[in-house]
Amino acid sequence: MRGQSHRRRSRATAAVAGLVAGGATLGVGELAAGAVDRSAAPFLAVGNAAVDLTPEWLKSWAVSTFGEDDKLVLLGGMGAVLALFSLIGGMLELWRRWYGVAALVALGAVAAVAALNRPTAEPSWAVPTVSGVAAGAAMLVVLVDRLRVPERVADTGESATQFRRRRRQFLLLTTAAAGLAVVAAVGGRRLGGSRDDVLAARERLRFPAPTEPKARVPSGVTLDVEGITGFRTPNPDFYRVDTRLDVPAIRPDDWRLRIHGMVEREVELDFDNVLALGLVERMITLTCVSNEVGGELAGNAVWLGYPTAALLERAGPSPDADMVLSSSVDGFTISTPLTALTDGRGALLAVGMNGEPLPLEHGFPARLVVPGLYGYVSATKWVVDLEVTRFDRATAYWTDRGWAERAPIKIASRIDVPGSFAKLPTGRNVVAGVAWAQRRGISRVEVQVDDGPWQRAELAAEASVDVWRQWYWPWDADEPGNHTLRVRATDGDGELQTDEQAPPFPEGSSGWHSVVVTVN
Ligand SMILES: Nc1nc2c(c(=O)[nH]1)N[C@H]1C(S)=C(S)[C@@H](COP(=O)(O)O)O[C@H]1N2
Ligand SMILES: [Mo]
Repeated sequence: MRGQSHRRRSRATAAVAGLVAGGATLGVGELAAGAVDRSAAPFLAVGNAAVDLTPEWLKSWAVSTFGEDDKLVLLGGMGAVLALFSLIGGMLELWRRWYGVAALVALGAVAAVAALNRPTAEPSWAVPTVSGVAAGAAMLVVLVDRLRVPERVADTGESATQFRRRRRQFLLLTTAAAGLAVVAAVGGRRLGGSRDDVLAARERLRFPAPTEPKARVPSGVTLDVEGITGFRTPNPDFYRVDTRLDVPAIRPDDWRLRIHGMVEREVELDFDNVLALGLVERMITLTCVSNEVGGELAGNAVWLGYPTAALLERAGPSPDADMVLSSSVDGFTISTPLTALTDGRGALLAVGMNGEPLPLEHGFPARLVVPGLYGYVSATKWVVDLEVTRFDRATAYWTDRGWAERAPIKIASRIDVPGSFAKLPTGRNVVAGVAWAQRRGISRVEVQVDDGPWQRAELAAEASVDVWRQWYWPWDADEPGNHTLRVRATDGDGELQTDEQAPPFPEGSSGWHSVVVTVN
């Protein structure tokens, strides 16, 4: 029967129409977001909201399973789910007129609510979703209409020629719509598309020479051991942790920092003001609280910036204040003890990283870097606001989610070589890695083979107490078989790293790192 096979084919074609309409929704959404705000695009708004709503256990699982690819996995998963919904939406629309449209509007409502509830959202943030849904719905109706198969061709009196024409129209329209969706999406990115502009502005930036002698790194801080973590982490290798799916793009010319709250006088600075204050360089090892024992979420860089102590001094913090609530351009917040920003430890409002402007992913054009505190309580990227306040008056993004209010970095040590399950020859082998205990420094590292005695490792020179320290221990491996190598460090105050196992939540992991190797 002609009607039957046509209907089956129509269903598949309607699914394609649904996919195109879904694409048009997102494409037009991107286009409108170009005029409103990048983060108001429906796809990103939903993704960023999903990140904020994800329960702690799921987030930990995602980070431990996918590592730094967790964002890609989330975006890919969302894309797949949306594609599936779109296919089904197309078929729904064919089944009953307006059903597919209703499904699209329902999804759109979710996206609009997500966009309107972003921390820095304004009412206009609904516009991208609303215009996207309007375009997508119109497309769905028009396209699926071309597909409706009359119950009996005779009923409508449609001739075979007319039927074919209708099909041709469908093909043309679908192709045009798909093309338009892509053009709209790309156009939207360009329009708001600050990213290219901002990258160009970043390339043009020139910083004044540091007002103090360069952060001179003493000799002997690097060991010549193959496979050991590099002493200074190159920017492209530096770990990235934040709640953003995309990366905020801020032109230095548009950037302002406001200091307010419990202060004698409010201060507002633009980027040139900051550069004119005079910048200093400091080497600081940054660490994420989510780092597992033996994990990779730590990096060491030379930061160029203006000391936060001097910066806050300009505003005159009240003696009753004990905290600074810093915000990034997207409304992410961090609470930092006021003393950590004003005592002599050299916390910075940083603009440079390893001899270049901050990479966009690491907070361009300005961020905080504070020695000794995990990133989530100190290292605000894309920072635009410092509110001097009190811990009993305000909370921040992660502390609202149960993470500790005070989070000094714990003593940590890691075996980089040999790697887990390495096969080693008998005889002389090298065991090596890094250890850190910012603010206190590392005074000793020891290695244990199986249940043998703890053996003192050689330490590379110390750059400063706020910088990790490389170590190595020559191992004469005589006994073939499996062996466990274990490491522990002692900080500059003489405190031994605890062997008590703790997960990252709520104040950082602890425990001794070990690797199992085979000697033969
Ligand atoms: N704006 C913003 N700043 C942020 C975060 C964030 O999610 N948003 N994450 C913090 C966390 S948890 C860490 S560990 C550091 C990581 O800095 P990096 O990505 O430059 O290594 O940034 C901190 N600053
Ligand atoms: Mo972190």
